[in-house]
This record gives sequence, C-alpha cells and structure tokens, in this order.
Amino acid sequence: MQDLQSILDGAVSALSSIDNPALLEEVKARYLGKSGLLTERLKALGKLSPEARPAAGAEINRVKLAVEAALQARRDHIAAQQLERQLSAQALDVTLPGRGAGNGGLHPVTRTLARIREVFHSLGFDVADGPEIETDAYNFTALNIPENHPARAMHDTFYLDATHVLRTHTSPMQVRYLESRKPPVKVIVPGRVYRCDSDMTHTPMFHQVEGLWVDEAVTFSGLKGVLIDFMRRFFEQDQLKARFRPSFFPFTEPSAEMDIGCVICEGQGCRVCSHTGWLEVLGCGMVHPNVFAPLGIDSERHVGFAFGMGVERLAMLRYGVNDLRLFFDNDLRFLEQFR
Ligand code: 2NL
Repeated sequence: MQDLQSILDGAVSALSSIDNPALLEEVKARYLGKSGLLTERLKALGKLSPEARPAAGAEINRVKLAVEAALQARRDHIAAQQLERQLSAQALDVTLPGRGAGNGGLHPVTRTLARIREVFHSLGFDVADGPEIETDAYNFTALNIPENHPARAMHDTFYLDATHVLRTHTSPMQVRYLESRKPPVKVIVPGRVYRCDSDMTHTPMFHQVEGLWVDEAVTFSGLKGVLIDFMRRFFEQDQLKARFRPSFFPFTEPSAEMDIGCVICEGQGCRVCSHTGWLEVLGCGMVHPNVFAPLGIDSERHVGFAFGMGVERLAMLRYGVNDLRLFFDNDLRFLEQFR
C-alpha cells in the first residue's frame, strides 16, 4: 500500500512540471502502458493469496483512476495554456480605425433612368412599372403584332412556355395601364426588357423607357414638342437639333424615328454618328386604332402618341461610353468613374 501511494505521488509530481503533450504521453506509458508501473502491479495480483487479492486489487484501481484523473487534468491544463498563448499572439485591437470601404455610387444606367424619369416627371408624366414575365397576348397581340410577325420568332423572344415570354418591350405595361383607367393618360414605363440577341451592340437584357399620352387633342406636333423638349433637357443643350424620319411600327400609325444632332461631335461628323452628324435616339408615333379598340377606347374621340427609347443608348451618348458591354461587365475601374 505504501508503495502504491508513492507511485501516485511520483506520477502527480512528474505531471506537475510537464507542459507538452508528447511528454505527457510518455508519463502515461510509464504508469499505465503495457509494462507500466501500475500495469505490472495488476499482473502481480495473481501471486497474492486469494484473501489479500480483493483489497490489493481495489487499491491498485483507486491509484490507477487517480493517475488517469491527474493525466486528464494536466492534459486540460496544457490545452488551456496553448489556447491562451494563441489568443494573446493574435490579439485584435478593436479600437483601430477601419481601412475605409469607400463610397459606392449608382450604376450609369440607373443614373440615366433617374434622369429620364425626372425630366418626364417635370413634363407631367406618371411613372408605372409591371411584370417582366408577360403573356404573348399582352406582349404582342394587344400591340397589333400579328401571329406571323418576325418579332415573335424564337430568335428574338425568350419564350418561357407556349404563352409566356420575357417582355421584349415595356409596352405591355402601358396596355395594362390603359385597361385600369380612362383617358386622359400620361405615363412613362421604364424597365428591363429581353431579346434573344447578343453581340457587340446587343445584350440579351437591356432597359427601355416607353411613354404614352392619350387624350382628346393629342397631336403629332405635340409629340414632337415633348420629345424635343425632353432631349434638350436630358442632354442639357438648349439648341439641340432634331429631326423626324418616317418609319414603321405595328402599334403606331403614322410612325417616326427621331434623330438629334450628334452630341459627341456637334454635327461635325464622327464615328459615333457614322459621319452623318445625326444620332437616332428613339421610335415614336400615333397609337394605332387596333391597339385602342380592344381597350374600349374610341379612336374617333381619343388619340394618343407613344414613344420608346433605349436607356443604354442614351447613357452611352450622355457619358461618352463607346462599348455597350461595359455597362454589364461590372468592372469597378469602369463603374468608379460614375461616383
Ligand atoms: C423603339 C420604338 C416605340 C411605342 C414604342 C407604344 C406603346 C403602346 C401603344 C403604341 Cl401601349 N406604342 N410604344 C411606340 C412607338 C415606338 O418604341 O425603337 N423603342 C426602343
């Protein structure tokens, strides 16, 4: 018994100075290993008389448990020490100032949209928006685009199923707007539109702003006045020149395309205007009676003008950006210029 107590004392004292896990395992082997001091004692039990065996066995086990407990306590102690060292080595000074995240800015397309809205708002137009997933009925049929029109073809339109498309223009929202109220109606509809088209000058998603003014005395000259005024304010050029060329859209009659004097070279001729001095900026016209009829709007009494413009195109002209794709790369070196 005396001997066992000194074994335990020896183990406890050996452990007290150990502070690395490898040495700790050595101590464990010395006492509890295959031929460790306590293991040998257990093996020797057989040599004792049957009467002496239980008490001796119990005592050896008590010491064995005590050594195991001392090992575990030291193991915990070493782990705690190690954690403490690690924590103080990588201490954070939470009072240090940050590195400065820098200010973000609005995307040039967002800024252009905001500007377009602002100018039309000042001209008395409401703003509406609607779903990007449309039925072909709203996207095409309601706009007098017949069943066999090329714009319906798979290569222009993203079909989701037989009757649903990603809207190819924001006009369907104007149709919805007309359904839900009576003239006079004066509204613009900005938003994302989708075409199955991708090259140097086309992206599958782009932004459009369409406008619609329906009343009893809306005229083509009124349309010209509004659009010229808009362009002059948008480009901040009081003397900006404009011209209207005859064109065709299924949903307007007559239809026209609007050109403005080149804002890059001021009419001198440059690559952006293909040396013509003119830039095509939008399409427009008087709303076709076939669009009004299903909406219960009597073309004998009400007339309307409508127009549509590409936002990226206006953003390129306003900011002097020569590649459409820059708007979609999201390269910060490009975007940071618009802060
Ligand atoms: C373009 C041409 C245009 C319209 C859009 C429109 C809407 C309704 C009725 C009639 Cl509800 N027309 N929108 C009219 C003419 C031209 O867009 O080149 N856009 C980029």
